[in-house]
Amino acid sequence: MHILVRAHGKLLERTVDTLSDDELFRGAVGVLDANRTPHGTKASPKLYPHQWSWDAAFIACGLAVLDSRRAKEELASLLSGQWSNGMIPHIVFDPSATGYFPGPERWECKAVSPHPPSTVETSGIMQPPVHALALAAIMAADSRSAGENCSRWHSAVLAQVVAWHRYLLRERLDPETGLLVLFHGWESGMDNSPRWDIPYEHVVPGADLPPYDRLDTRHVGSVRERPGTMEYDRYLWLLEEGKRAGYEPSSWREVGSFQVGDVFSTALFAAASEVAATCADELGQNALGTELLEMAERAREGVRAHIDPKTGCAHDVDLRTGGLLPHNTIAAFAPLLCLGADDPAFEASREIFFSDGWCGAGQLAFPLPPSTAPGSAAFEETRYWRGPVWPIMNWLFSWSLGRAGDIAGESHLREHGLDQLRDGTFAEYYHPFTGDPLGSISQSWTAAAALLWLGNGRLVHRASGMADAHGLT
Ligand code: 2M8
Repeated sequence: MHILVRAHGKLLERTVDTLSDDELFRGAVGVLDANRTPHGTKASPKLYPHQWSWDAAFIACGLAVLDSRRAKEELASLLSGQWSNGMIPHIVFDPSATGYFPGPERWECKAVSPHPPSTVETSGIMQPPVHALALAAIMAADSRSAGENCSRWHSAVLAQVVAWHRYLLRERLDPETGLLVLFHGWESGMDNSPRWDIPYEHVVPGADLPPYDRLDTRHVGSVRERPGTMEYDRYLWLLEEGKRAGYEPSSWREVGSFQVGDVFSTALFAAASEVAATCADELGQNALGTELLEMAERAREGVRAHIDPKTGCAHDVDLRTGGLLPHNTIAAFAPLLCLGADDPAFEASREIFFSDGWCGAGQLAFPLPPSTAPGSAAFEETRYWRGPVWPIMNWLFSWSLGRAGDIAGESHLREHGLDQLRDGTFAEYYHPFTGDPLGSISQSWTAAAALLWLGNGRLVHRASGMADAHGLT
């Protein structure tokens, strides 16, 4: 495939490998197989050798396309790390893996909190709540196969999802803003996004920050693809704060130097609660379905209250000052995740999403949303969540547009999102203008996105049928 890319101010033609759908499917399966461990699927071969919370949920969605038994193992392995207060931690550590910092000895969860499970090691913070999507994907896959009756497993996992959502409602939904409260940028999954630049200015690492060695920068092509040293000091300082608060949201609210209301996670909470309600209804658990729909409405109200009426885009909030944060990042499109297509805010933000400022920007290698608006002062082409294009975000928005009935939007993201992956690297993120792979190669959730798209954009396909079609059985 030939693509036009802008490099050093010139428009150049570049040839990239173009895998067919079939080759792409096989490549994605190969990545997930290579990253498989006895404890699930690591997020990437070297950079992230454990199970991350929202990665594992998306990976389970992708695996449901292929093999619903393995998708169940993936989700169950993550959920084995669920805390007794309902929190799903952002990392469940693989005891046999090395090479990631900060590991369990730095988090010290069991020493400071009564809630972690005794059987596995985890981190002490959370990530966005997308796990209901995985349960729905698995249930749909199981309902299409003639195999064993899995409804007991489904009900047990639904109970875990409900416990997680109750935790979010009880401990994390800020009564004033209606948004989910985060105490660490890592909780947003968009670690160093410009979303958090202003709140991070308040995070001043103390002289007693224990020393540390970064390992992440050893696994990427350039340090410019990762957050900087000052940012890492702040990340590690917040971890120390969390430990002092016993990772208890009520205590962390008293002392936390980073406290934000996250509009993107809140929108996902709304969407995932609706998805979980559908699962509950299917399982005949109507009271739970009603409870989940109420949660969805509460979360949606929080998002609605932070939408800029002129643009339809949504703002995060710095809870320490009450200030609205700028909306020049992909998180501004939170309304697309949780509102109906006939809602004026959905329409307005969709228009901006596909406009010249975003997916339609002339310099882009593929018309896909960069993590930060290319025209904004905070935009950096290669640095992590500050500019590159993230395939898993493309999939998430394509799923969400499809769910809202916006088939044109869904197909656009699917078609171009797949084209971006046809170089076969399955990168963590891509340079928005050159299309070069960045960060980790063979990232599991990128492979999952390919499987989901190649299943015609639906969450679930009958495993054996799909595998047969691609010569995998
Ligand atoms: C990135 O986050 C981790 C910390 O949690 C890191 O940089 O070390 C983020 O992209 C996050 O969203 C993702 O879940 C994780 C694993 O892919 O990597």
